Amino acid sequence: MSLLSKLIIATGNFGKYKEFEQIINHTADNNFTHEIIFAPDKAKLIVEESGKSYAENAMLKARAWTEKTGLPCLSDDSGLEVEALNGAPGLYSARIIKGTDRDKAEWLLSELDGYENRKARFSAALCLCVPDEYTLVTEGYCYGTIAESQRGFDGFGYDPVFIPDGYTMTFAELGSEIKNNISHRANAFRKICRLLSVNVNIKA
Ligand code: ITT
Repeated sequence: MSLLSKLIIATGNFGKYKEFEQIINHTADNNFTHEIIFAPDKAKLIVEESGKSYAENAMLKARAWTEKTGLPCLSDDSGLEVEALNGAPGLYSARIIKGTDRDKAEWLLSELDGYENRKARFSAALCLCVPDEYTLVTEGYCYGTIAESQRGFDGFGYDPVFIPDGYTMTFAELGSEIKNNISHRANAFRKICRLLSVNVNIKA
C-alpha cells in the first residue's frame, strides 16, 4: 500500500516534475504514492518566491499548492552555487538573466571565464505538505565542478555545464538514470523517505 494516494508535484518546471516521477517510481515497492500529478495539469497558480532561503521558498510553494488543491503537495526550491562566484547564482538560478536554460548556462561560463576554481554544488530544499497532518522540509546536495563548455542534451537548467564529483561527463551527458540517483533532489527525497520510514531503493 502507498503512503499517499495522490501527490501533486508543486512545480511549473516540467524538468523537475519528470525527475520526481522517476525518483518516486524508484522507491522500493513503489510505495510512496499511488498517483503523481504535475501541478499545472490540476490548477493555475503562480507562487511568488519571496523567501530568503531554499527552505522558505519550498514551504511557500508547497503550502500555496496545498491550499489550492487540498491534496498532498511536494515542492522543490533549488539552485547552483559556484564557489568562485561567492555562491551565485544560488537562490536566483532560475532568474539570474532572462533567456533559455542554455542562455543561463552560457552566462555562467562567461562569468567563470579565467577562473581556475570551478567547484560548485547543487542544493535543493524539498517540502512535503500533507493537509491537516504535517509539513516536512529536507535539504540535499550534489557536489561537482563546472565544465569549460556546454555538453549534452539531457535534463534541464545548468545540467550541460555541471560535472558531478566522481564523473567526467556532465549531468546532461550522463542521463536521467545516473542523475536521479545522485542528485541534490534525490538526496533530499531520500531524507523525506527516511523521516517517514518509507524504504528507498533509488537505483543508478
Ligand atoms: P518551480 O519554482 O516552479 O519549481 P523553477 O525552475 O522556477 O520552478 P526554482 O525557483 O527552484 O525552480 O529554480 C531552480 C533553478 O535552479 C532551475 O530553474 C535551474 O536553473 C537550476 N536548477 C535546479 N536544479 C537543477 C538541476 O537538477 N539541474 C539543472 N539546473 C537546476
